[in-house]
Amino acid sequence: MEEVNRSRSPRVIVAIPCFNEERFIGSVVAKAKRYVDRVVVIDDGSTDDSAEVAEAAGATVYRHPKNQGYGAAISSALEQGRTLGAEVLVILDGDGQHDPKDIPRLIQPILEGKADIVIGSRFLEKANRIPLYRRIGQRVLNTATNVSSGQKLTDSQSGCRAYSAAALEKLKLSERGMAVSSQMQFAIKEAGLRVAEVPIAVLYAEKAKRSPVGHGVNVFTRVLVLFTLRHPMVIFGTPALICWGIGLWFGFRTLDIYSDTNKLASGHALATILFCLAGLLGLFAALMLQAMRELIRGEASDIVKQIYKKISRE
Ligand SMILES: Nc1nc2c(ncn2[C@@H]2O[C@H](COP(=O)(O)OP(=O)(O)OP(=O)(O)O)[C@@H](O)[C@H]2O)c(=O)[nH]1
Ligand SMILES: [Mg+2]
Repeated sequence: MEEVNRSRSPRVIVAIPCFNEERFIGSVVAKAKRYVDRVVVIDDGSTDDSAEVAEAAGATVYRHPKNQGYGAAISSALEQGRTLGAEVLVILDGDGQHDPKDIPRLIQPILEGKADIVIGSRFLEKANRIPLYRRIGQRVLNTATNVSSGQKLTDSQSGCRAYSAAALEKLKLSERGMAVSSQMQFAIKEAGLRVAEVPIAVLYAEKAKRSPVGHGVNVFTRVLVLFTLRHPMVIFGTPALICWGIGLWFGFRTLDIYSDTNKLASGHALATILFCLAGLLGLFAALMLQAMRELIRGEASDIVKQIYKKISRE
């Protein structure tokens, strides 16, 4: 792909999260520099020479004093994009798995005003050779993230993305680990950002750095938590209703048996109490989470303000 003519283009910055990538970061920075105005490396507390190598290759290095996780590095990258006045910010991995040649294709929909965020999808590029176990794991995480966020993407975990200035303003993320990409999908939906996906190349030459199962389970659990926090009534309210239904059934059976035999069926009575208690707990959890959610979103404080206004008028 040809290099972008930078003379009349908006300010494009690349930010690269980096944790102990001294073997690759230099060449990633050098290649990325050809396509953008500035390359920033977010050194996430590396204990090797990543920061020095990145600097020597021409990057500005922003350092975390200690390792904080991929998500924290992404938040710092977005922050750097805002601080440096990026009109387009590209984020790609520092381990050489992404190809900086894809940058022009990645930023195109933003430059044309067609998208606020562009996801580089590994699964739209047929030539990519992705190990089977990774494809299966990614498929599970895609489905979980797509269904729970309501935003459909072909590659929910892609680390190669481009952001417009508007997207940078709206995206504030709290996940510190690998689940940050899934959290972003929730945030995209909630902020109503326009998304485009473009095919990107990906290279799987090295062994996976961490256990794919552990990684998958961790992201999956965080997706469940993100969904629960947004829909507490579905997650806790539905089982609570089912528990009450079962509790009621046992209750009626207990009464039935008592009226027929004049004896208390203690097993049925105990089941009635247990299921009704579980239902009550579920409802309590749902209401608590819903209240917290409204407080966080400021809805409750708006209600308090309205009541206060009304009282002061009277
Ligand atoms: N694993 C990890 N990567 C980090 C961290 N902070 C920043 N990174 C960088 O984030 C990018 C993505 O991390 P990777 O470990 O390569 O994630 P991945 O590509 O999903 O996993 P692999 O297929 O094993 O490479 C790399 O450029 C890392 O250097 C961190 O705390 N842990
Ligand atoms: Mg990688």
